Amino acid sequence: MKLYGEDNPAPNPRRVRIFLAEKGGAVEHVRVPMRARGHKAADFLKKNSLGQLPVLELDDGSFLSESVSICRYLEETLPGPALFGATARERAEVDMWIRRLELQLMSPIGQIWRHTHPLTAALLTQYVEFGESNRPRVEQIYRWFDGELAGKTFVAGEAYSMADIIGLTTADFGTFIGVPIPGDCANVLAWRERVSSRPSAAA
Ligand SMILES: N[C@@H](CCC(=O)N[C@@H](CS)C(=O)NCC(=O)O)C(=O)O
Repeated sequence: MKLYGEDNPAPNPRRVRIFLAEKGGAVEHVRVPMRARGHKAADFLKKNSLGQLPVLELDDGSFLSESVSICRYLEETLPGPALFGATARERAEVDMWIRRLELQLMSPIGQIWRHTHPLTAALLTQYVEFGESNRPRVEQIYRWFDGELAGKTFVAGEAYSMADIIGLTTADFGTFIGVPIPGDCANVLAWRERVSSRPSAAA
């Protein structure tokens, strides 16, 4: 298998690298330079017509995209700890948290990135006021998340899971673009320390 990705701070390829590190799985890594628009080149669009990273190439030459879908495939094909939950209840809980973090936290951070950041200015018409309007939403969601993390070790409970990977990569990307975890969100900050201290976080 081959994983097409980009170095940090690109958050979506990092999700898959962390997942592989937690599983102890090794694949060939191919860097697609985003600043040189490698992900929009005609050849790459044959791998993912949306021109997005990451993409996993399977041994039969077919391609999978969407980081969570790629990780679901790896969950079923690689040995190692269950990262999408071990029981029906746990699987639903992990799924719930993946959806919550992607929709409630990653989406507004993504809008701030697209509509206010200098690195994306040449790529689209930026509606800066709209982008900025997402900042209070991110703070509000972090405060809600802080309450949800009270008394928990990991996002979906006692076991580290894909939900932690989504949360960490989102929080780190937010910090990179200038939208850090609010200083009074003690539970989120402690959780981030916990998941960042795992060797996989270096991926
Ligand atoms: N939902 C996709 C998002 C992929 C994505 O947006 N990747 C970024 C890199 S971190 C990208 O390729 N952006 C370029 C674009 O959207 O055109 C996933 O989870 O894989």
